[in-house]
Amino acid sequence: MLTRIDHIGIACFDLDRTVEFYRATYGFEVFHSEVNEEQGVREAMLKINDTGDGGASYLQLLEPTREDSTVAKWLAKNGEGVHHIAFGTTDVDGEAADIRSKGVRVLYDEPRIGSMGSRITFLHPKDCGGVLTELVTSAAPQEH
Ligand code: MC0
Repeated sequence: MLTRIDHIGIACFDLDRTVEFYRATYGFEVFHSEVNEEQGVREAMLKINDTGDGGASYLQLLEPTREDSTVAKWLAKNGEGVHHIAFGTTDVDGEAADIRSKGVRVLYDEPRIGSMGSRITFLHPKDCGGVLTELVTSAAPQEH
């Protein structure tokens, strides 16, 4: 079951400047930041609220770390803005298999490592009404 909006991914050219915008405008603080070399992003997670499934919802601000990354490619074409949405589940493997059986392309054969040690996969935006969609199982606590 998908039980929360885990995060909304927002692509930006300058992470520090964008973090400052969200802090100064809304009062959101950085909960966690990291570089994900495999995905080619530097990211900041801004926690917005806890959710009823024991998890939380975040804004995920993403700056590309290399020109050939998916986010750099997307920014070059679209400029800054909402890049993807992510749904949280306790079972990313099961959800991915179920969604694949419905004819939606799941981009990874096996989930990869995402923010804060989570396990993630993506659904092709062309099969999801133009929305790049991510599935997330948080690392810990195990309910997320
Ligand atoms: C591409 N397209 C999108 C899109 N990215 N549509 C909506 N939202 C997006 N974010 C569209 C393009 O406009 C194009 O449509 C078509 O999909 C093919 O795109 P492309 O630019 O030719 O690029 P591809 O095919 O090489 O790659 C697209 C694909 C890729 C979705 C497969 O971006 C991908 O693998 N994404 C998943 C990984 C990712 O995005 N990682 C960054 C976040 P037209 O109509 O022009 O043909 S990492 C992250 O978020 C982690 C750290 C985490 O959450 O923990």
